[in-house]
Amino acid sequence: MQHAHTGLYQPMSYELTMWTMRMAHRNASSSEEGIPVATATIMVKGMTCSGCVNSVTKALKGVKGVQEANVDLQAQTATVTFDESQTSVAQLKQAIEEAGYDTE
Ligand SMILES: [Cu+2]
Repeated sequence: MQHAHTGLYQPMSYELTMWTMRMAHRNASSSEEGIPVATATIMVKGMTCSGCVNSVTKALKGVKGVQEANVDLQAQTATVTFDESQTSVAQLKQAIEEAGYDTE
């Protein structure tokens, strides 16, 4: 963890404001309240069939903090909902690359 857990319990903090904005922005999905959730869409190159989609989905869901991963074969994208305090886009990309696909 790079930065300390400041802000979460301070009602007017900047972090909480940003978090509230994200909460309002995200889709109505089944995540618990109280988690700083972010959604990212990552370009995934090299997927050719539903087996690839499954591999990428599995790789993403195996990352700590990932709540949802929707991989689109046609669009060559992965849309991931994750807890920002536990993971990052860089780590998600790394997981995709470790599964054998390129990211952008
Ligand atoms: Cu495939």
